[in-house]
Amino acid sequence: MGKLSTEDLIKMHYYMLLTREFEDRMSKLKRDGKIDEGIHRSIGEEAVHVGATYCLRKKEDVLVPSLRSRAAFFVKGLDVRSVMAAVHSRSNSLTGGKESSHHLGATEYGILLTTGFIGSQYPLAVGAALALKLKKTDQVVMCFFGDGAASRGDFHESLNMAAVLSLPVIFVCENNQIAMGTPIAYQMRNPEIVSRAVGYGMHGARVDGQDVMAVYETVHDAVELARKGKGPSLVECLTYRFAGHTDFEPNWRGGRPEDEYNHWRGRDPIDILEKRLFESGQMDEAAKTGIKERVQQEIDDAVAYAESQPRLCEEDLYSCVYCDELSSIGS
Ligand SMILES: Cc1ncc(C[n+]2csc(CCOP(=O)(O)OP(=O)(O)O)c2C)c(N)n1
Repeated sequence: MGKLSTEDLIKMHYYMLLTREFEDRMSKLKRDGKIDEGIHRSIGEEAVHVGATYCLRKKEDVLVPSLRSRAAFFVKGLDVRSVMAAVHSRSNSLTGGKESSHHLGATEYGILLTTGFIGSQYPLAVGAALALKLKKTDQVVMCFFGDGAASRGDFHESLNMAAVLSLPVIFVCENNQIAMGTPIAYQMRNPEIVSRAVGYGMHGARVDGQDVMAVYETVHDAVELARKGKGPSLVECLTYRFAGHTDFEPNWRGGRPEDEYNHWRGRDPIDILEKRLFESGQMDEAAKTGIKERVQQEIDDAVAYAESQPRLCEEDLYSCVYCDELSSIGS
């Protein structure tokens, strides 16, 4: 089990709060007509991305994100300005302004660019893990995906191959119990996604995705297995999205029953960690206020920076679309 210091826990709290406030600001920018990105929020799921990504090495390990991995970008080391410039589709931002913050890639941080096709991340993760294995390093790959994406054909093929080749990859399912507007009961007969691990002969674990410490500890075990050459894992984090699929959805509960929504809304991952930090004396009101102010300042600064950067223009049409040589992820 990984040991978390007070400093680690305060950082995790900061990353979750940063993501929550960053996405709030995105919504406001969208309403004000300042950005084009369709906003897929991760509100309620921040502990999954923060707790899991915190187990990775910032640059060496590889991250294959899902459509809601904004928090993971921050934990992996992307600065707020870069992500905000991507949100504003600025031509000099990470992916040349092409992919907003929905699908970001940054090879220098080991973040692979995925596409809008859900499930497209699994084969990429397996390919990267195979490359790392052939290089005989102890680097690992982490692949995020939702419950809906777990029914894609690529999921089964990729998990099978990862197991057969004993690859260093951790598949982290952010099971928010809904895919767009389809509740999990209408997606699959067996809603325990972790049980798929048995079928492929790999390590599997299910964890409370609202508890960032539990996510960290569970994923840390899986990462250690991968680093030691003991193969892949499937970790299922049970969580809930406190918003619709996108900000365009008129129904703010995303179509979920009110009592179910209220139950999960009462299990906010940020509140859960804050309560624990206050009870253990690791955080007080002054420290909490300090973090909140820092987050707001960083976001204000990032918006001002992004707005000052060049907009996409016709000459940028083909930039970041084709590459001259293959980049060396994980080298
Ligand atoms: C191959 C493919 N089919 C359909 C879509 C449209 N789509 C975008 S997100 C989504 C739901 C994904 O659900 P899940 O994997 O549970 O992730 P969540 O949105 O809940 O985070 C769908 C169907 C898509 N992007 N790609």
